[in-house]
Order: sequence, then structure tokens, then C-alpha cells
Amino acid sequence: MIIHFLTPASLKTQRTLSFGCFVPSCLKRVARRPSLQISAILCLTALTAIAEPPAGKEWIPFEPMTDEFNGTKLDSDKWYDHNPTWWGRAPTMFHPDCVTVSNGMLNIWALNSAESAKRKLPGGFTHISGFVRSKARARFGYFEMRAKLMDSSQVSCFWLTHVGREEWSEIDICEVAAGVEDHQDVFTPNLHYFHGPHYQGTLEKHLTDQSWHKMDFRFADDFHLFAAEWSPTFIRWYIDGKLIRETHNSRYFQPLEMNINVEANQWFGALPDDAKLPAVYQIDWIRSWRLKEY
Ligand SMILES: [Ca+2]
Repeated sequence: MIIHFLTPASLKTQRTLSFGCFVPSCLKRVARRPSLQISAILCLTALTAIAEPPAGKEWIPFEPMTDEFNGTKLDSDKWYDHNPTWWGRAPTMFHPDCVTVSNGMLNIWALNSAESAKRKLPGGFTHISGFVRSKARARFGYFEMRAKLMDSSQVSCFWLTHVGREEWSEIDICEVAAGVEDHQDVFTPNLHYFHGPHYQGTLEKHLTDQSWHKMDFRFADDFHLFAAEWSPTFIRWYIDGKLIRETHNSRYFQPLEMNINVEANQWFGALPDDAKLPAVYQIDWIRSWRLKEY
């Protein structure tokens, strides 16, 4: 996610859309068939299973980046329903109308051009999608999300960054165009270092470090756990508790904000396609811990 310095215009909050909502199938069935109570209980247990960070370290839950997304609206003490410093990457603009909370889920929507046009978008923007950013920053920790990525042609993202005058770094935990054929089963964890004191003596060159991992499932078909363990010496990425990638940490030391969003990009071929919109990226929960020693 390469972001741009832009000052947001007044983003109008027009909460007039009525979106569909996610109801776990086990909850629908149990109301009609008492014989399914046991399987429903097992299903609920799976839905509410407590994630645990890797063993062997002293972890402290980090509430400012932890949310079950219960209730009917985003917790404004923890999250922005937009990005205060980035409009979006054309042709897709971030808009608060594309962020809803219902049935225990954070929903990040992407709308088609007809619905998007009702927001009178600036030139160059034809579609809208959602962006949620934390109000707090974290430095080292374990960050985990249970989510079902969007089955459409834009990118479902879960990432950490801070754009500072002296330093700008980014850890991309999940960045998958789950509805694009060449990317639907490819995990691409990435690091960006745009400028700062930890780049081999210079402050101006953009570094990126992305790897590709082909999975044996299609991301948009089901919920998965996406996690990163960020320590002063390494960064590890996990999917469903399985270690996917590890790299040495030589420059990611500044506190970072958390972002969850849908965006367009050219390089994944992930541009909005009205035939596949509206679409939604569903986040069941985000749970975060920090290391006690930091
Ligand atoms: Ca939830």
C-alpha cells in the first residue's frame, strides 16, 4: 500500500445505504431445529475461540487495537472510519459510508460506480470503498485478524504504518486481491521503508520487500486468521496459526498505526469491476498484544 500525502476534503457522512449483513449459518439453523443445538454450540465455540500469541514471551493485551466488533457502529474511541491523511488511490476513494458494524462483524464495503457517483466524487475517482484506521500506535507486538477477504477485484488489506516527517515505514500483514484470478490464492506479505534513519545511511530511497506464497485455498471462500509477530529482531507472518514467512528486522522500530481497508491498485490488476460490486470484506475480530518488555 503506497500512500499519498493528500488533505481530505469534507467527507460527507450519508448513511443512507441498507447493506446486507452476515449471520452465521449455525445461528440461523438452531432456531428452527433444536436437534442442531449441540452443533450450534460447537460452532459458537469456534467463532469465539480466544486467539493466543506465540508462547515463550510475556504478552500484554493491547486494547486500543483489539475489537470483537459487537454492537451496531464502529467504536470511535479506537478507530477512524476513514483515513485522515489519504483520500485513496484513484479510481477508488475511501468513504465512511463503506464502513459498517453488524452481527459481530466489521464490514468494509466496495460499491459500484452508480452508488459511488451519488457521493459526487472528485475528478479521477469513480468508486468508493472503506478504510478503518486505529487512533493509537503500537511498537512491537502480535496482531491478529479473523476475516473473510472480499470476493471482488480490489485488494483486502490489514497493515501497520506511520507516515512521519522523519520516518515513514510500513508492515503489510495482509494485502490480497482475493477476487483476481492470479491472486486469489496468493499471500503477499510486504514491507515498505520510504524514508528514515534506518536505511543504509540515506533517508530518501524507498525500500520494499515482498514475498509470494501460493496457498492451497482460495482466500475469499472462507474466514482465515491473518497475523504478524513484530519484534525488535524479526517479523513473522502467520495464516491460520501457521508460520508463512520470517524476516530479520533491521529498520522497523517506530510506533505504527493499524489499518484495515479495501483499495485499488494497478500492479495486482485490482481495479474496480462493477460486475463484481458491491462486495464486502468481513472482519470478525482483531486482537492485539504488546510485548511486556517494550
Ligand atoms: Ca466478531
